Amino acid sequence: MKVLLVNPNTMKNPPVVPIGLEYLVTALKKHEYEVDLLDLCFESFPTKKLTETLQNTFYDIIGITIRNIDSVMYFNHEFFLADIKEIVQCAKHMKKTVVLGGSGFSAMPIEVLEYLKADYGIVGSGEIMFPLFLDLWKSGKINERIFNGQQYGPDKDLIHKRGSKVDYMRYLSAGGIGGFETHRGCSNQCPYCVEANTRVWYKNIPNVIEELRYLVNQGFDHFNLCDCEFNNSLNYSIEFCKALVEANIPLKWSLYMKPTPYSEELYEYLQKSNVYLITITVDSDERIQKLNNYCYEDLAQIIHYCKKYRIALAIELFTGYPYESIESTKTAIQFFKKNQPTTVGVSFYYRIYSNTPIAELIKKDSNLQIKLTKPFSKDETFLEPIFYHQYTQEHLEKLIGEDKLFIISGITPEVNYQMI
Ligand code: B12
Repeated sequence: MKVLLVNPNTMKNPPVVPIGLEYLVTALKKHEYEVDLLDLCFESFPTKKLTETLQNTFYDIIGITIRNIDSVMYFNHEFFLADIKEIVQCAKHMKKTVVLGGSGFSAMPIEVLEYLKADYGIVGSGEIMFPLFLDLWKSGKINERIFNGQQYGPDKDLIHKRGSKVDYMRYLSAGGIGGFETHRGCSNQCPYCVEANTRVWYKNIPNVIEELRYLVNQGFDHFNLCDCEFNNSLNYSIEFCKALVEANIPLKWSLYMKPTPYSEELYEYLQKSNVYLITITVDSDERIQKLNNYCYEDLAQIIHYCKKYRIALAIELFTGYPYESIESTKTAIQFFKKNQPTTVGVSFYYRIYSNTPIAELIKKDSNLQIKLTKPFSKDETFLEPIFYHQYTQEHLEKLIGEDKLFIISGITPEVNYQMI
């Protein structure tokens, strides 16, 4: 059976290697499926390219990755699904069965499947679930449309020898960098985030090191970690850094972390393993800080460690959550002015997703509904982006003052690793 995996993601600031599909290639090969990867990122006419591919080669089934529904930022906002719909429909016109997956898909599976008019979808990890799905599909035993890959996780035994199915040089020369994962899922409770409270699966550290060595040997030595947050488990994170130091692979990397858990040893080993940039999301709302077990004292300590170990620290500050006071926002701004991380990106427009605690609050309170970026109706699907905000840009700029430490998220197109 022959599977075609398609990356329809054409966003280029920065372009992102479709690592989810690279991981699926290894998984499908393990289960003896034949698999090709069609990367449409740099194609000027993606549907034409897909049509030609399907005319030239026979595939039994098409898997399409939906990484982003939209750009999530309010400023310079982009909605990607309209273009992706043309790609899905192109495959459907050619009588192909289309399966969806990816983090954008998993954020709102029912709504995305319906909008794109695809056949099936897999939520969460695909390495074990996708081959299982294909076995079922082949035998005609399918009676659902959406399958849960989260329950199986990523398949710890795989070693991903990546780099051959994607033109990495093209990505690098357009400002992209490599990605890799140490684990999947997030135990934090951020009430607006689609990744929150998802089951955590750890990979085998030696296998991840092998994957990195394989990429570095091909000349790719700059990475951004693709874990939701690196420090879900303090022990595992430190073990990973130690193994990377031990392996002595010439690379540098940046990562996302949450404030806790942390220790000085973690920061020491992050530096030793060549981390040059850490991005930490912080909520000014102390109710959310409490949910995620940290306070301003922890943040001051973390800023201190980053300075001590010479690692740049980019804070992503979320502020203006429903019912949060302006004093709370001012406290956060004052705190960062005093403690001086490397940068503070400020997000004050919350992108609302169905099935999140913030969406539930909004559904119940008309005083919150008037602070949405479009009129609220009880049939709102939240698929086409809708944002909640308490502040305007002018208001926030006034609170920040002339301080260059702060950047309003989304105003400039760069991501953190391009700014440091
Ligand atoms: C790391 C990361 C980045 C890094 C990427 C670095 C790199 N070199 O790869 C950087 C900082 C560059 C980045 C940028 C952006 N990101 Co980002 N990013 C992530 C993060 C944390 C991990 C993504 C990842 O690679 N995961 C690892 C891979 C292996 O997992 P995966 O792709 O999901 O694939 C697995 C499964 O989903 C499934 N699967 C995937 N495809 C398919 C297909 C089929 C058919 C099947 C069956 C299964 C399947 O199987 C795979 C293996 O298990 C996610 C959050 C998250 N945890 O998912 C956000 C996330 C994807 N990003 C997001 C956004 C918005 C962006 C930006 C648009 C931000 C911006 N405005 O600039 C850009 C987009 C850039 C682009 N060109 O697409 C959002 C998307 C939300 C949405 N509404 O759709 C997320 C979900 C974060 C969030 N909570 O808001 N990002």
